[in-house]
Amino acid sequence: MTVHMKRHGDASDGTEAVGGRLSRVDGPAKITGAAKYAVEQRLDGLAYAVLVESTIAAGKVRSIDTDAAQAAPGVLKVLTRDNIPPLKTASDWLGTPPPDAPYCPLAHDITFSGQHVAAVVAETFEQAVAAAALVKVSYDETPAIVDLSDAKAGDGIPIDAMTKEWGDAATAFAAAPVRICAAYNTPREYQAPMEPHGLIARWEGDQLTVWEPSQWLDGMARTYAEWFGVPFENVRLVSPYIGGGFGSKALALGHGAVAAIAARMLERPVRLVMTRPQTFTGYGGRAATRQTVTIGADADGIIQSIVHRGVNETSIDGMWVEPLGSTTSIMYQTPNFSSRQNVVRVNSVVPGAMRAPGENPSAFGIESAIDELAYEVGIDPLEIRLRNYAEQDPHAKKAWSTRQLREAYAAGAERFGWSKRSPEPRSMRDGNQLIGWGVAAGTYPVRRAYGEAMVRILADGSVEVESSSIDMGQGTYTILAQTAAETLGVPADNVVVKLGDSRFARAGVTGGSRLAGVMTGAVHKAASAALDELVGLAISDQRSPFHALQANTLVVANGRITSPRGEGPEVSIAELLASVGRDRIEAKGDTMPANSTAEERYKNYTTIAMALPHTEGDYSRYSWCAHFIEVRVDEDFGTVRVSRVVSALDSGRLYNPKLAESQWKGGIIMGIGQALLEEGIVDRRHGRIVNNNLADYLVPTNADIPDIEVISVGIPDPHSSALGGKGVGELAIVGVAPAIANAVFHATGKRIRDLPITLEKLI
Ligand code: MCN
Ligand code: MOS
Repeated sequence: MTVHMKRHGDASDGTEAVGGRLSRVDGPAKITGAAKYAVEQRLDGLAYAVLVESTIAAGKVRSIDTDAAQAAPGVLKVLTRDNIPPLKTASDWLGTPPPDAPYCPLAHDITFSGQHVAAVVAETFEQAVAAAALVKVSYDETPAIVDLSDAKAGDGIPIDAMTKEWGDAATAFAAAPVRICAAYNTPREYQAPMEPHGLIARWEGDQLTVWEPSQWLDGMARTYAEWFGVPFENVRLVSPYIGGGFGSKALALGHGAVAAIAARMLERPVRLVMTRPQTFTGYGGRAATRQTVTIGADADGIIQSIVHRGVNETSIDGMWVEPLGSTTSIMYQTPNFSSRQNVVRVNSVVPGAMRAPGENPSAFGIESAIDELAYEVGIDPLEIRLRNYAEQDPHAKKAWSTRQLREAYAAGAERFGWSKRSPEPRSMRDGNQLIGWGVAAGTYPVRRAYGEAMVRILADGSVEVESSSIDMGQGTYTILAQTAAETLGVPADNVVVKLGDSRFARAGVTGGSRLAGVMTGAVHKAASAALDELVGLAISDQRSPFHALQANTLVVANGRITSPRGEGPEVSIAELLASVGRDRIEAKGDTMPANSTAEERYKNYTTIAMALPHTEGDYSRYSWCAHFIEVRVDEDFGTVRVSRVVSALDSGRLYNPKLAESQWKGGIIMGIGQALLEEGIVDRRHGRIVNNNLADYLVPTNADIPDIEVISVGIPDPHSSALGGKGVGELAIVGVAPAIANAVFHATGKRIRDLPITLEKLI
C-alpha cells in the first residue's frame, strides 16, 4: 500500500491518516501472545497472595484463627487487620482532602459480603489457595439490608445536587390531557471484563512499582503514594495491556493495598489476582435503580411536563450516585420539568462506574416512557420523538455544539425499513414467532480534559509517541499512531506508540469516553511542535541541504522532505537529521492552559477535578444515537431473540471509523446483555450475589448477537475536541435496552419495565 501524506494532513489520503480505517496496531501482539498483561511479569522471588473474604453481609469479625493456615506448607504470612501496618486514608478521585484517619484494607466491621478480612501469602499460588481455605473466621452477624426492596431500606437520602427543575411540572402534569406514569427498574449489573483484577507489587526501598491493569495510572499512583506516605514520584504504575475494564479499573482498590502491604512486609514482590467471584465485590457493579417517569402531554403527543423520581443503591459506608435524570432532562423539549434522586444504603459493596453510568439506566426510563406515550396517543414512536425534538439543551438552555440526532433517526429508519412497520402490537409474526420493532435514542456527554504527550523523531526517521494513557481495547495505540503519522507526514508503520507507564507524559482518567479526544489533541500538539522544529532545522541550519533554498516552509510527506514547489533536494527525515548532526527531535505537547501551575498540572492528571464541563461556554456538547431493533419472541416459550439491529450514531468526526464501529457494536452487544440477560441475583439470607461467575451471570455470546449495522452520522465538532471528535466508547450502550423493551411490547403487547426481560416475565 502506498500512502501519501501531506504536511497538514488530509483524511482522505489513506488508511493511516486520522479518519482512516487502520487495523489495530496492537492486534498482532495480542493475537500472538507477545503482549504481556500485568500479572504475567516473571519476577525473581515472586510470592503469591490470596484473599479471604467475609461470608456475611453485616456484623463484626469476632475472631480469625490463622494457626492452621500459618502452619500450612509454603505459607509466608497470613495477614489480618491485627498484624499489618496502618495506611493513611487517600484522597478520593475528586481530590477531596482525606480525613486524618488510618486506612485498613482488611475489615473488622462488615458491611457487605465479600469484604476482604484476611490474606494468605505463600511461595506458590496453589499453597496460598490451600492455606486460605484453612483460615477460620467467626462473626457476630447482624441483619443485613439486602437490597432496595428490603423493608429496612427506607426511602433513602435525597441528593440535592441531582435535582433539576424548571417551570411547574406538577401543575402542568395535572392539567395535561394525556398522562402516563410508570416505574422502571434495573438490577445490579457487572462489568465482567475478561481479565480479572489483580496486580504485582514490588518495593525497592521507598520505591513502589505496581503492574496492574489500570484505566488511570496517574490517579492510582497518587492513591498508592498517599496510602503509604511516599512521594508521588516514588510510585510507578505499569499497564501496557488491559483485558477490558468497562469502568471497573480506574481506581486503586483494597486488594491492591493488601498486595502492596504484603510486598513491603515480606520484602518480596507479591502477586495477587482476584478469583472471578471476587471481582463481583472487589469493585462495585452498576447500582440497582428504580425510577418513576410521569409525562403529561397534549393529544398530539407534545410533552407539557416530565416528573421524574429516581433511587439508586449505595453501600452502608460509601456513596455512589447513579445520575438517573441525566438523559431524562435533555432528550426532549419540555416547558416543565422536575427530577429528583435519592440513594438508599444497602449492605453491598459501593456500586461503581459501568459503561455510561447514569445515562444508561436514565435512558431506560425516559425512552420506555416516551414509547408508552406514543401508544397512548396513537402516534408512531419515531414520529413522537421528532415532535418533541429538543432544538437546544432544555436544561442548560444552550445551543447544541452539534446534534445529528434527527439525521440519526432518518438514516436508521431508512436502513431498517421502519416505514414498513405495522403499528399495532402483535400485528407482525413469522409462524409462532411474534415480531416486534422498537426504537430508542441514546446520548452521552462530551467530557473534555487536558492531556500531554511526548513525541520523538529518531535518527532513523521513525517516530515514538509516549503517554501514560492506556488502551483497554478501545484503540488508543492505533489512533495515536494515526495522529502522529498524519501530523508529521510519516507512514503509521514508522510510529511506535508507548502507553501504560506512569513514567511517561501524564494523562488523566480513561473514563467518560474522553481519552480519544484528549489524547489525539495532545499528540497533535506535540507532533506539530516536533514538525516545526524539524522544518525549522531544515530551513535554517547551515548544514541542511535545503539551506540554500531560502524557503519559508517545506513539505514532509511519507517520511520525506521536499520544498513546496518541488525545487531543490528531496531527502528522508533520517538523512536530514544526519546532515544537521541531530540524533533526535523531541517535543512535549501539553493542552493545559499555558499559565497552569505545577499544582494544577498535578491535580489535572491525578483527580477529575479539572475536567471541563460539557456545558461550559456557549454550547452543550453530547454524542447522540438512535437504535432500531427487531426482536422475535417465541409465543409459547416467551424467549426473546434480537434478530436485527440498525443504529445510527453521532460521535462527531471519527478518528478511525473501523475502531469506532467496533466500539459501537461492543456497546450495543453489552446493551443486548443488559436487556435480556444480566442481573446480579441477591441471596436474601446472606445478602450475597449468588451468580458471581461467568457461568451464572449471563453475558451475550456470539449466538445471541445478530448482524449489527452501525451508521455514522456525525460531523466534525470543533467545540468538543481539537480534531473534531466526540465520545464513542459509552454512547452506543445507551438506549439499547429500551429499544429492545419497546420492540418486545410491539411484538407481544406486554410492557416489561424491569430488566432483564426474561421469559417468565412474558408468559
Ligand atoms: N474513536 C474514534 N473517533 C472518535 C472517538 C473515539 O474513532 N471521535 C474510537 C477510537 O478508537 C478510540 C475509541 O473510539 O480509541 C474510544 O474513544 P473514547 O470514546 O474517547 O473512549 P475512551 O478512549 O476514553 O475509552 C473509555 C471508554 C469507556 S469510559 C468505557 S467504560 C469502555 C469503552 O471506552 N470500556 C471498554 N470501550 C471499551 N472497549 C473495550 N474493548 N474495553 C473496555 O473495557
Ligand atoms: Mo467508563 S464507565 O467511564 O470507564
